[in-house]
Amino acid sequence: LLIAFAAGTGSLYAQNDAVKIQPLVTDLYTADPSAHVFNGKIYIYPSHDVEAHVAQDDEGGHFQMRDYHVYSMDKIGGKVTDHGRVLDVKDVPWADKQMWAPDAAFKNGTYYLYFPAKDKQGIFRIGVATSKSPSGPFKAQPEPIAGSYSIDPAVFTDADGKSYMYLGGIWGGQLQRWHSGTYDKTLMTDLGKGHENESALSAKVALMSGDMLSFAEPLRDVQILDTNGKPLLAADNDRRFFEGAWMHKYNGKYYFSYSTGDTHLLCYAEGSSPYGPFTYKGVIMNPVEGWTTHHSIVEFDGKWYLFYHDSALSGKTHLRNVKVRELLRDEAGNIKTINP
Ligand code: FUB
Repeated sequence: LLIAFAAGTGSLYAQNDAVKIQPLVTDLYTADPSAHVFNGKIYIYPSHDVEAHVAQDDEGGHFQMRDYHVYSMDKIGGKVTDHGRVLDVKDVPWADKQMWAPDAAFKNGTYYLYFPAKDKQGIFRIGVATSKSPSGPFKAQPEPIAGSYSIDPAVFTDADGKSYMYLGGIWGGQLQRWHSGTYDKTLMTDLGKGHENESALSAKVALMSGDMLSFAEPLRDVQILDTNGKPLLAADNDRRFFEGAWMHKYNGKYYFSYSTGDTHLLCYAEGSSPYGPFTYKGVIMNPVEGWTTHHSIVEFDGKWYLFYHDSALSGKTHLRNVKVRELLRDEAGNIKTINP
């Protein structure tokens, strides 16, 4: 506590460097936490990491998750309740394996769990499952969302009630394979040599239909521009989108945040519409232990929090633990970089 006080914030969850943040869950490995406030509580929708003894590769073959648990907390720092297994891959008719980073949304009395999984052809699609409770269990739709592909769905609902899904991830997330409009399985990580000075691959966004089960329009590019208004380039590995999209709104501006993957940064860009374009602003968090970095940002009781994961407990990239800490901004609304 003395160290926390010396760092000048007075909050155990707001430290840079000084305080070791503890995992929220330790009996299971959990990752990719999507946090939401439903009915005055914080709900966390994470991946459930497991040891499948698959060697690490650039396609993420070592991430062989098979189900999801949901967690809730009455307050930050409070007891974390595990609501148990809420969806299993065996109960998703179209899915074969690799239940990666999920998200959740609420509309018209129904909670929606969105999740990526590989179909029986080995192609990542986005599925949706529904429940009358934020803690599940969730029942999967028989087919993936029509026109969906790649990974890491994140659903943002604006003040006007419209909901948007952001998605995508390159390398193992297969986003590059859809660059031409049809699936090209030869593109393993990105567009390959000779494309370094082209615009970086973009995350995708689409307005959701009223029933939240389909896209109301074709997927569009989420453009990230530099301060000169030029798209970030494919070789700009420290700033370009890789995976793990998230959207939040603060003081009327839209903040698109994401992971840079192979450079292990959480970054953000700012725009004036949920569709963008977004101007690159900076780093939210420097690299954590482990290869992946994946986050969500949520407001609770007047403060903003960053949910994220690291591999500090296991020492293994594919066995991660979810954590939370306060997200601070300067007076202009710029997010202060966290050193985990
Ligand atoms: O958890 C599997 C994958 O690792 C996620 O989908 C990515 O965002 C990365 O965290």
